[in-house]
Amino acid sequence: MKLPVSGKTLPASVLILGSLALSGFAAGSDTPKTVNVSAKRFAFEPSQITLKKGEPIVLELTTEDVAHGVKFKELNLSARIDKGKTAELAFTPTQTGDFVGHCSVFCGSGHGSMTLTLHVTE
Ligand SMILES: [Cu+2]
Repeated sequence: MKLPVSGKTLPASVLILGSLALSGFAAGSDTPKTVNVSAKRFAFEPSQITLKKGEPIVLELTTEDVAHGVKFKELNLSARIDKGKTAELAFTPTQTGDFVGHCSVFCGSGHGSMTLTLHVTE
């Protein structure tokens, strides 16, 4: 019968496991919260998101029909959402309040009213 792990490789495996455990621990506290947002003519789903000031967030944006975009002028954030791709918008809110993002890629008659609102709370 063969042993799956020889005496020589065992210490290395233990080291790898040890570092995985460490990085896992770090990820637990630093991994940003992810919110999936789906865009389609002429709305974002969800259309409102509540965030906490100081907590990192990643918006993962996809589109169900044509290309869209989102732009938060006050936060200096924008992303283009192309069909078949996921656009990531990673940031940490530094001020409380309501921030309205507008679709930034013309998508038709309702484009002007296509918004995504972020409520940032203390
Ligand atoms: Cu649009």
